[in-house]
Parts: sequence; structure tokens; C-alpha cells
Amino acid sequence: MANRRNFIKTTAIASVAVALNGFRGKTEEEEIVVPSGKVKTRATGERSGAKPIVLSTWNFGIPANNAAWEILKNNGRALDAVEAGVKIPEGDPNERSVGYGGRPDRDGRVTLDACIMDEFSNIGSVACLEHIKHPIMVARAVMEKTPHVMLVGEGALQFALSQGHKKENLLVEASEKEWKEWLKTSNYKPIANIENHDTIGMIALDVHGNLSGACTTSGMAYKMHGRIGDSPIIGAGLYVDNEIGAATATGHGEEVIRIAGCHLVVELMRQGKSPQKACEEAVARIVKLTKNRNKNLKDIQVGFIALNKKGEHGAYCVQGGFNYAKYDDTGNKLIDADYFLR
Ligand code: SD4
Repeated sequence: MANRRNFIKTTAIASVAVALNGFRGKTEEEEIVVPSGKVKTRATGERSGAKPIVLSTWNFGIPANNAAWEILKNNGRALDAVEAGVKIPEGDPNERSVGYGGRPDRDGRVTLDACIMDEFSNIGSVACLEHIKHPIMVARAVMEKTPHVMLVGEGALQFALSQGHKKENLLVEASEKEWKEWLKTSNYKPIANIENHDTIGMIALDVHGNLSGACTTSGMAYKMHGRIGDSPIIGAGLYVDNEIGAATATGHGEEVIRIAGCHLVVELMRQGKSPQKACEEAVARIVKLTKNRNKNLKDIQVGFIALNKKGEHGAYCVQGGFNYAKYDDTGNKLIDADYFLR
């Protein structure tokens, strides 16, 4: 413990923001945390003057985007915006698929998955984390304060507690009631778009022209204990390449992992595809593999959202019913994503 504390002390390095006057053309020094232990500060120089934009999955993306926009509009960092954004549904007991209030696994345990990625390709993730309301904060702490990129289960919980998080009961009454009802049949058959497909994935571009993303979920309702989906897996549920773009996913995590979904979307953008085309091709890959494996596409839902360095965005999913929220200088809007299965 003493060693860990020392380690954390020597590796968490932050410089202080110096000047934030006006929107364009001012120099500033940004706060940067370097997990490698090397000191790193960055003077960003002239601001890029990029137009901020934030995208997030499903309709709870609207309040989440509002929180993120508060940071983006004040010239804040995309990383801070996505963390603040996804904390909104995480902390809301009425959102039954993320954080506090999330549906439990088949043993009645709420186990949470989350990950975060910044403009320097720093990454942090937690999986199968219990009792902690804001897994995204723990994922960020893994990124900034440990030599690792992913902690799971008991180890993730111990780390969260060492960071000052409180151990809480996350199983709300309504979720417990539903779970007890489910136990009567114990039939695990996730239905597309119903109950268990509401991960929040959020990707943002800030005024400095930098991209970051975050993804957090309670995963598929009534999953086996220990099951981990795509959401905490960098490259599957989330990927950011600050030179190219960012993508995040929602839906059946097994299908997203199978194609390394969000990494694929970003690589397709690197090849010159628009964010929209990139999402469509990733969905086409899922469609093809589902057919090859003789599975029924009707049982599957996966949705991708993507953003490129220019602030252009796209979204696509396997079947209708997936929506996402977009906040840019035209306001915060909920948009139905186009889909494959007609
Ligand atoms: C998972 N992808 O655990 C998550 C579930 C999800 O919207 O996205 N729900 O597989």
C-alpha cells in the first residue's frame, strides 16, 4: 500500500492551467497527467479554433451532453467534458443500464464496466467493478495514476476505495424487483433495443482541436457474473486517435468485440471514409459475420457513432431504434440513427 501510494504520487503529474482569456489566439499551458512517470507539460500555443462538438449514445445523451457542453463552451478539454458528461447517467438511479441503478447480473450483483481515452492515447479502464457509483472516474484514475490500463473486479474496487470513492449499494428497488421476476424463468435472451442496450458512449472534439471519449455501462442485464462486454475494452467499445477521429459503440458487446468495432471505425476513417461510411462498414462487417456464423441478425443490435478531426459525424446501427444526441453550435438534438435491417 505504501509503495502504491508512493507510486501514485510520483506518477500523477499535473501542471496548472495558466491563462484562459478569450476564445482564440491566446497561448495557454494545459494540465496533463502522464502515467509513465515522466513529467510532461504542454503549451498548446495558438488555439486551433475548432468548433466543439459532442456526441453520445441514446436519449440520456441529452442531459449528458449538456454537462459536457458546459466544459467545451468554456474552452475546456474534451477529456474533462466526456467524463463530466457520462457521470450524469452514471449517477442517476432512474437510468437502469449505467452506474447507480443499473440492472444486475443473474446473481443480483451490479457490475460496472467503463473506459476512457484522451488525445495523447492515454487509456484507462475498469471492468466488473461493484459498489462504486462513478466507474468512469475510476477508469480515469487508472489512466492517470497507475502504470496499468485496466483493472477488474476486486482489484478495481480496492483501487477505487484507495482513491476516496465510497462503497455503496447500487441495486435500486426497481432493479431488484425486476431481477426477482426474471429469476422465475432465468432465461437469458437479450432482446434488441429492449432493457439492456443502453450504454452511454460519448466522444467530443474541443476548441483546441483535440478528441477524447468515454464509455460506461452496467452491461447486459442478467449476464453471467464476471461477464465483460465491449464497453471497457479500448478498441471495442471506444477508440480515439487524435489525428483521425473517435468512435464509440452500444448494443451487444460480444458482437462489437468480435470485430474490434471502434478501432475498425477509426481505421476506416484513416483510410479516408467519412464517419458515416465508417460506421456503415463496421455494421456491414457484423452483418457478414453474423450470417457466416448462422446466427439471426434480428437478435442483434449494435450501434456506432463516430466523429472525425474536422468535426464531421456519423452513426449507424444494425436495426432501427438506436438514437444519439449531438450538441454543437446549433444546439443539443436527439437524432435517430440510420440502420441496416429493413
Ligand atoms: C455490453 N455494450 O455490455 C454493452 C451493453 C450496451 O447499450 O451497450 N448497452 O455489451
